[in-house]
This record gives sequence, C-alpha cells and structure tokens, in this order.
Amino acid sequence: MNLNGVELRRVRMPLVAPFRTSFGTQTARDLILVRVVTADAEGWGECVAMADPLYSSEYLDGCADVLRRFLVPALACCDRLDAPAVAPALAAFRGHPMAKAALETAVLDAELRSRGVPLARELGATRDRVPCGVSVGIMDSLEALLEAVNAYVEAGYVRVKLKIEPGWDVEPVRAVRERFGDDLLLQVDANTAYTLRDAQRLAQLDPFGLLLIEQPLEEEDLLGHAHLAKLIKTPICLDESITSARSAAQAISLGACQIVNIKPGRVGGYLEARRIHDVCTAHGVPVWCGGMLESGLGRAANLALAALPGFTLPGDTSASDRYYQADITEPFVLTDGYLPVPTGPGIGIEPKPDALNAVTVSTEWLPL
Ligand code: OSB
Ligand code: MG
Repeated sequence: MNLNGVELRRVRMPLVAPFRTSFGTQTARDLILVRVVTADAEGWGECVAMADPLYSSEYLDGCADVLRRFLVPALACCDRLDAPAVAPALAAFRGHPMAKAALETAVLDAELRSRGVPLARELGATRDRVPCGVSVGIMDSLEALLEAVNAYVEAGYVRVKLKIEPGWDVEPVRAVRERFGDDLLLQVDANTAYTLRDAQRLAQLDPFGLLLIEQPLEEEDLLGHAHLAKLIKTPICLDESITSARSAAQAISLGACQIVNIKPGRVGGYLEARRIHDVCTAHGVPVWCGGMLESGLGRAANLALAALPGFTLPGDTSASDRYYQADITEPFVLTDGYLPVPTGPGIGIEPKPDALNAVTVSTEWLPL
C-alpha cells in the first residue's frame, strides 16, 4: 500500500450531558480524526486523547504536533506499507500511544477496505453483537445519580459503572444497590483518585458485590495495586496502568489486577490491544473494552475488538445517544442491551459528510 497523504481533522462534538470524573468535567468531546488516503482506499482512525492531559499525558494539540512533525513523515520510509509495519516505523519516537493508535488504525482500515475484510474478522472476533455497559459520571446529588442510572437501566444497559472519587464512593454505591438490587451488574472507576492510605475506605465497598474496582491508585503504582488487592475483596481492574502487552503480563504476574480494561488508544492500537487480549486470556484474566467517549468511528472499531472471545465482561461501548445528539456516523442503537458488530470492510462505517462538516473545527492535509 502506498500512502498519498494524511488528513488531520479537528472535531468538536457537544455531549448530551456533562461527564464528570475524578479528573475533571467534560461538556464536549474534542477529537482528531485521521484519514489516510492510498491509491485504492481511504481509512479512518480516531485519536482518543482529550483536549487536556488529565486522563494520561497525551492531549490533542500534542497529538496533532507529534503526528504532523514525526509520525506521519516516518511513514514515508515504507513504500509497501501495511498495518503491522506502522508500529515498528514509529517505534523510535517514545510514547504517544494515542497518536500512534489513530494513525495505525487509519492504515489498518484502508488496508482492510482494499482487501474487503472486516476488522472484526481480521482481529479474530467470534461474535456478531456485544453486550454493553455504561459509564455514569459523578453527579451533584444521589437523586440525580439514581435518575441517570434508572434511565440507563430502562434503556437496556446490562452493566453500570459508577465514577467514584474520595467523598463520592460508598454512598452512591449503596444508593444504587438499594434502588436496583443485587442482580444489577455494578462496578466503579476511580481514575487513580485514591492512595493506599484509603484502603480501609475502599474495603467498605466489599459488601456491595461489585464486579470490580477500576484503577484506584496512580498509574505507575503496580506494587501498590498488588498490596491493595490483599486488603480489599473487590477485584481490581487496571485501566491507566496497562499500556502494552508487556505491562499487562507484568501487572498480572505481580498480582496487581485480576481483570483488565483494554482501550486501543491507550495501548497504541488494535494490534497491541489484541496482544493484550491474548496475554490476559492465556493467564485466565477476563478483559473488557473500555471507552473514551468515541464517535461512531472509534465505536465501530471498539465493537470489533469487543467481539473477541476473551472479552467476557460487558464494556463501555455504549450507544451513540448516550454521548451525542448527532453522531458523525449512522448512530449505534442498543437492542436488548447489545450493539451489533459492524460487518463491512475495515471498521465498517464511514462518517456522514454533512454531520462531519457540522462538527469540524479545522482540517490539515499532510502530503507524503
Ligand atoms: O476511565 O474509563 C475511563 C471516559 C474518558 C476517559 C476515561 C474513561 C472514560 C469512561 C467513559 O469511563 C467510557 C465511555 O463511555 O466511552
Ligand atoms: Mg477507566
């Protein structure tokens, strides 16, 4: 495959409701969409970094800069480029997994479209639909939380994840358990907001039968998570800490996690995401597909990944209307708690030109 060039498109999509986590509140999703153009196909990738470096060190202006100055030019070296060649071509540049993932995904999409192969089949998916959970932000009151959770349960979501932070943890979990009962699949996500000194507080979540607690401690702290795992009964799931198949293997070996959240952007792309799935499956560790408030483009690719056999827990792959009034693709609509895995070539979906233009802030063409 020969690349003619790469388009970087900055997009801003208003969220249907503010999304508050322990690291901040988002009212709109800023994105970079990467479109690669080859002689016989185009491919799309969504960069999941946020405008500010609050979830991880990456942020959108930084991603645009590294893509423009380093990553895209590095692809000029390979005259017969395919997706597996992208990561090695970019490896000299440290870090920036979200920027790299967007570029690799766009190349992978173009390659699969030209071969007529759906991403799900390429990755080894075994299902044609996936059960969906929903991530519920921190609210101003328990009443507001119960109302939000009720709407999601009514919509059919099969699992609920509550964002927590010190001061918003045991009470919201208790309130949701009391209202919706013990059968609701329920988990929490701290986004690194606690320290080991909070172990007793976190142990107060034990009686509520949570599926897992996601990333209680800071991302570098694998030993701290291994220690915490001995002090609480709720299984620990890592998100921010897992940046590669190697780090997943190390976290598992250390006893730092019993479950892994896989986000392709955080780990440099879908090919590394599949390797993490393989490592976890080999260790008997369940995985699920996380989310970064993706548009329909990123969602389509995440659904393909979530259809692999090791994804035995419902992911944060929610329907389009949980995030956006108007998605840039045909919307993903929940049926009985499931979303369909796209079946078309590549990621299996394209942006609708008018919808895309309506949210585009700027575009930039990088010839190769
Ligand atoms: O930690 O999983 C997270 C959103 C943005 C950044 C980090 C996280 C999240 C979510 C929402 O929890 C997942 C989604 O619905 O896309
Ligand atoms: Mg998380």
